[in-house]
Amino acid sequence: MKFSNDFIFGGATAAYQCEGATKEDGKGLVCWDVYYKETDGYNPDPASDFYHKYKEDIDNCVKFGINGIRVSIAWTRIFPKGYGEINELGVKHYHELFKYAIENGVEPLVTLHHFDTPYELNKNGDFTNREVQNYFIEYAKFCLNEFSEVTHWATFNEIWPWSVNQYITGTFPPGEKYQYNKTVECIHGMLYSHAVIVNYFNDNNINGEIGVIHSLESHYPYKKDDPSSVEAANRVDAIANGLALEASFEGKYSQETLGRVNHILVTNGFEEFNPDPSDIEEMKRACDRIDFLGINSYSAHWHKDYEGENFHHHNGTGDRGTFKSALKGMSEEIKPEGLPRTDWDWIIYPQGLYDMIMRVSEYENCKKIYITENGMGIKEELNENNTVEDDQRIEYVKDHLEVVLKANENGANVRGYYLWSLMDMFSWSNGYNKRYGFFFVDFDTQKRYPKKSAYWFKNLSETKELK
Ligand code: BGP
Repeated sequence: MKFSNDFIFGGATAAYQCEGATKEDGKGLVCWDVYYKETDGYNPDPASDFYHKYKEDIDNCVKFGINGIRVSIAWTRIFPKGYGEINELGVKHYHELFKYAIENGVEPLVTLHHFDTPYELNKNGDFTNREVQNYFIEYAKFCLNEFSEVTHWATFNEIWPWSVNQYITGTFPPGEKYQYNKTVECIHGMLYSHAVIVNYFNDNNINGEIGVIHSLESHYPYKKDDPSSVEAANRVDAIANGLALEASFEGKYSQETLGRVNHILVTNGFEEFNPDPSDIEEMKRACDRIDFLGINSYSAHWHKDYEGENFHHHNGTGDRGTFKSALKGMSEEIKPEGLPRTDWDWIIYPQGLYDMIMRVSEYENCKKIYITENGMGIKEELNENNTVEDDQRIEYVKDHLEVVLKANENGANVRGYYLWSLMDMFSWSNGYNKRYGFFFVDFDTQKRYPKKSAYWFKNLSETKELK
């Protein structure tokens, strides 16, 4: 089985996780800047110092056959407050970054929002607030016009995780727990903003392609023949995947999905979700105008019914077996015995990615798919040869690419794969010891060292053959 000649072999990054330089060149405050301070969290400086070292990272892409790079624009480098005055130094920086990538044949796929809402706007309700949505839309319009050298745009990265972690698990700023109503409002506010931007892009004939990157992981019943487990899995799927897929590809929410989401809301004492019909109109107009879907997928999940009190413990330390999540009206997540998992309790299950690719391919408006994030977080150290023998990662990536090939054979249209992450960077709620990169970053010296997986990927990108 071989990949086509135009398949993208990419690496993914996100501005806040790799750039560092959080106070440089006029950058405004991001919600995480304050959240990490207040919670004694991780220092986002210098991260992987990508703000200064992007040329070296792009040179590494060239050396290792990586022909695509996912980057995001930091909203507060362009509009330090999120709106109003433009910061020319930020604009200049991204022009330089895109130019260098394009000149070197490393095609940038640029995300407009990757978890880094400006501080004030996050405090004021993030995407639950129409004013914040409108500021984001203005920022997006500015970028689409200004950075005309970019031809691959994604509106958002992971609408569900961004919303659920702000308002249900409390692991992202503002760190609130079990606010199911805000979660659903945030999801909808982002899906609506996405639609407005896609319509603007098309109405103004902006050059290139535009899509959205969703976290899409498969949810299964803990016991296949237990109807309450089946329904629990379906409920989680409805809020995590159903809302996003239906809005993006059908411009509506189905009654079935709304029914399940409303069950979750009402069980937790909130009112039912009633989207504004004019928002739905906007989404309708956008649903056949997106050019690609980005799938981020790492794991799969098993569920059983749960109506008890809400409880969520995040395993952010890599101590295997400490994850626990039981969400009222939604599900209790069960980690089945016998399946491999990472130290952070993420089950490794490539079939989940296969099932998801085949499922989204059923949508008439799903024209093209990129796997925009997939990868394995590992605690790693450099060995005496100044490299990392990351055979586990190679195996993980190989198993996932195998199902990509199989899906394409069975009619799907996956055109690229971006490893999370290009080089090591810090993880939002797990810190610096959860490494994902092809390149080991010594965070003290900022030196990069190719891991064994980088050499393996180079061979793959050259031969197109999965071995
Ligand atoms: C996705 C995010 C990435 C990245 C990745 C790995 O949800 O889009 O930014 O962080 O997950 O997750 P983690 O850092 O929690 O291990």
